[in-house]
Amino acid sequence: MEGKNYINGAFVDGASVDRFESRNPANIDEVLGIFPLSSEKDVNVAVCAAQDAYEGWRKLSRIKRGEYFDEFAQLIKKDHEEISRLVTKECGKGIIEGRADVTEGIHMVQYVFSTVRMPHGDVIDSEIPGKDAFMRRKPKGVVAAITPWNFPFAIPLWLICPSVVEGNTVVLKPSRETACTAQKIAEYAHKAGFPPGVINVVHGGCGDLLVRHPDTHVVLFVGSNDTGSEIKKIVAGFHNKMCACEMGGKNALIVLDDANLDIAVNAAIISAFKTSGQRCTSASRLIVHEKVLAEFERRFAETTKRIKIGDPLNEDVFMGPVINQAAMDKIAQYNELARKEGAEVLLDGGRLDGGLYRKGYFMSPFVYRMRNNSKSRVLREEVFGPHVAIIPVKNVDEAIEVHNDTDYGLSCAVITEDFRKARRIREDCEYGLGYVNLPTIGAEVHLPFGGVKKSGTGLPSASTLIDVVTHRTAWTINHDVEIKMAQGLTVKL
Ligand code: UN1
Repeated sequence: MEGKNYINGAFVDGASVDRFESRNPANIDEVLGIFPLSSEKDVNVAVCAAQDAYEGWRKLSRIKRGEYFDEFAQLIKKDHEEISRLVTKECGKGIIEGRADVTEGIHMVQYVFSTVRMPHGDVIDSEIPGKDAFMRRKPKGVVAAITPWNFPFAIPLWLICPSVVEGNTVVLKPSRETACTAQKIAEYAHKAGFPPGVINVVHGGCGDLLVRHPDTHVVLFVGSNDTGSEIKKIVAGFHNKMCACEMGGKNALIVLDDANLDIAVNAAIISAFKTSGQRCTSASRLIVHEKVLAEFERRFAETTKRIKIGDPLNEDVFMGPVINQAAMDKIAQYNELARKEGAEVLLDGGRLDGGLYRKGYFMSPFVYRMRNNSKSRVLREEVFGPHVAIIPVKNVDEAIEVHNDTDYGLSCAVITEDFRKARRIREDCEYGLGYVNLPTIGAEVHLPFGGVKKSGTGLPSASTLIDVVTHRTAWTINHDVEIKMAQGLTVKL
């Protein structure tokens, strides 16, 4: 693929000759596309295009803006399989997950389209009968969206769609690892006929420039806590900018003593190993009641051993490669650290070598048992790979305590048949996404998506992004000829 930036409705080269490659992590010899490493000049042009398009775009009716999304969804649906294969090739997750990523993106487009004929403000009574009061939403301006590689199709759409349908314009800076998929998004936006400048894409390591640009008003970010924390600091220095960041997790699946173990094992496998553990919602902690520990552990380890790792385009493959060398090194270091911190290793993961594995970043699952320990780094830090701890607990109180003993709080699942215990988890665990008898992954777009503590900024995305990308204004009209004030003020002189 010949990679270009997409600015003001046109596919253009970068201002400098510097370029980067997007490669297939399952076969690192395969270059999928070459893209511009965008410079300050490119970012300025893109933000300027978005700023210029804003006035016209926000003045369209919301229903008219929605029509573009209808077209956008139709076009993507037609090419569902082709895009899924590209997603899989570029980020390495199995083809079933590649398809799921595209489906999730379509769901987001469909969701925003479905909202445009629905109310999106409130009619609120005034203290004074002669006044009408409303909550009305206004767009904020130019949105900078910075997205990760693990959901290269869905996450950009989570951020772009609610922003654009509400009347904002967007500059997307996708991960370098998945630039081809981002280019596809630009191509479909172009075909759907969005006016020039409404959706723009700049490639390369220019996220920082977008965040610091004086004319980006909202920064939306999904990625690591380190980067998100930097973004928060920069944004704090501007009077006209805010940010909403989704920043990972150290999620847990809790298996209680009354759990249906079929559900528990399946939910644990999905939570820990889909996307090779590289979701911000992946579970890297399985908190298991001592009564069922032995059986759960045996069944979980047996099932994990049967996981097929290989070419992600192969329909039978459960786990593809991890994304790159840096990811492989980081996971290997955490596997080593777990040993040092006293883990009892049940399945020894590591790099897979030989045969088809030689050409990609393939790693097998690392599974260990370890008592909770607040000082342990492996039990508290995000690994982002097929690395999972089984942590024994004595009862639901201890399960909750262990669950909350990390700085993160994104996704939490409990496997139980006891509605009272499930309610305890719901009330006392710290999370943004909670599940009963389900895995920790697989959130749906029409629910809020965001975590607490180090996982988020308290401004969830997906459907609730509307509250981030619009300003809720109060609008009050007096129908009387006298001014009557709610708090009793008058002009009696
Ligand atoms: C992510 O890993 O950043 O809930 C997003 C899920 C997906 C989204 C994951 N719908 O697992």
